Amino acid sequence: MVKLADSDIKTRDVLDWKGLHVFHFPFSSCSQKLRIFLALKGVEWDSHLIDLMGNENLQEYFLGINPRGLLPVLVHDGDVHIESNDILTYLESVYPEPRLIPEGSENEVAALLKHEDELHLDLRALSFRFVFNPPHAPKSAEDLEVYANTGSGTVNGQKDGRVGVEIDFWETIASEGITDEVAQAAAAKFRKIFGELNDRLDGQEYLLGDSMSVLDIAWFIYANRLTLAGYPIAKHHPKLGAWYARIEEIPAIKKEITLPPPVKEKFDATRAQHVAEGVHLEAVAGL
Ligand SMILES: N[C@@H](CCC(=O)N[C@@H](CS)C(=O)NCC(=O)O)C(=O)O
Repeated sequence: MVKLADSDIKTRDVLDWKGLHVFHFPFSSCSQKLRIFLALKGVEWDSHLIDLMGNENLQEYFLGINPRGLLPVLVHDGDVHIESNDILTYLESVYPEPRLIPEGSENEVAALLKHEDELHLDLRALSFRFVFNPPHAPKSAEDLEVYANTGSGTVNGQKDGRVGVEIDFWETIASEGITDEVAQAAAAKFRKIFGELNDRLDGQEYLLGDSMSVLDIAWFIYANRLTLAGYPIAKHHPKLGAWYARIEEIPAIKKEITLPPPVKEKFDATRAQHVAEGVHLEAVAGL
């Protein structure tokens, strides 16, 4: 679990906060996963919005809380927790009911959540190319300079390499965009894992059996983002498609994934333009 050490945290006022505070952003997939988890647990929390589109996560205040500059962050009674899957695992121990990590499957859950986390930059690449489609590079050289040099640069007191990985990602987007090759490689990874998840659903409603778990939440959020990107889930993975259709009707989840009309219109227009030009995900990745 990643609970930050005192020396990692430069924005000191959060250390005095009481209760449960979440730093998050509406269209951040990791934030969506955490918000759904909290809603299903019935837990109240204080909201702190960080505008990812405005790069507020790369400003001193937020980098002083999470040296990785990533959302979400949980502050619980002055302890700062980062890494969404570690946050969920921590919260499961604090709020055990309803159970979302079934007893006995902790290791399996940890392995599948790790796999989900490892695909995060692939999800981000497909999101930026096929969903958000920003007109210019999301982070400027100046933003990245601040990113590299602000915050403690440590996690648990150790020099941390994550910011370097993130900066490489944003510099690559700025210099070459998200190429067909990158999109194809990312889509192939999702096709493989979705195939595996589809097989898991043989004879059971949810990924770990007959009740919903944190794995369903995590992979549902990826499936939702990829659906927005134009990945035809039901076409390739029918059981996963049916699972998706069932889960999206759960009220706490529906509320989370329902897009505000102007955002939906923008995403739909991008998709329609990509289809018209033959550069949509299905065509680019041969799905
Ligand atoms: N492994 C991290 C990944 C977190 C992450 O990449 N979060 C995204 C939002 S989903 C973010 O903060 N991106 C920063 C940006 O877009 O500048 C976790 O699970 O918390």
